[in-house]
Amino acid sequence: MSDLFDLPPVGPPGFRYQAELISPTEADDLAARLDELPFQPFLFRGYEGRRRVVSFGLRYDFNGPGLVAAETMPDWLLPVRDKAAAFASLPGEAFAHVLINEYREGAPIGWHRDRPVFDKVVGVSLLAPTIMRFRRRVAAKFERINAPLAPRSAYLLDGAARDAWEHSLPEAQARRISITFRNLRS
Ligand SMILES: O=C(O)CCC(=O)C(=O)O
Repeated sequence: MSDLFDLPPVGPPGFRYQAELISPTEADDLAARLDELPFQPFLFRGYEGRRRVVSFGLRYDFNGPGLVAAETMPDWLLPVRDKAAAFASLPGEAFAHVLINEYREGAPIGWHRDRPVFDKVVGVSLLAPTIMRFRRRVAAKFERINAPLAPRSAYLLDGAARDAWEHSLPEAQARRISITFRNLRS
């Protein structure tokens, strides 16, 4: 008999989920590479967040100019970028920006929508599982949806899930890393 919890997570319209986008070996290789990166605290208008981040291609500076150039994406990120892009039905090069988030135990990400300069978002999850929480205001209340994210899975935020709903993650129970790719709105 099928178990309700074996079903793929359901999110708002425009959210899509792919279990096991990358293999256990790919995940281990990526995790080893990511450990070498110079993660820096996430800075937002003078505040320091608990997650740490690294960007390639382009970087969004919340404390000044917005979108700025960043270091070229390293070659070892290209296979996962291409898989993420195929999942979003985009060519790999469309993902001009990658933001890698590291959440150590206790680090959350607050309610937000992605900056309007970006279009679709694909996030690839590594290490600990988490729950992506969605909310949107309906009259005086919030409508809410929770979508569990397993390690090695990918999610797509597009359409209403990206533009009309906010998302957040609870404080991490254990270290988690997300590799989030974005294309630019044309
Ligand atoms: O870690 C995640 O999967 C969510 C990342 C996110 O919401 C963001 O980078 O804006």
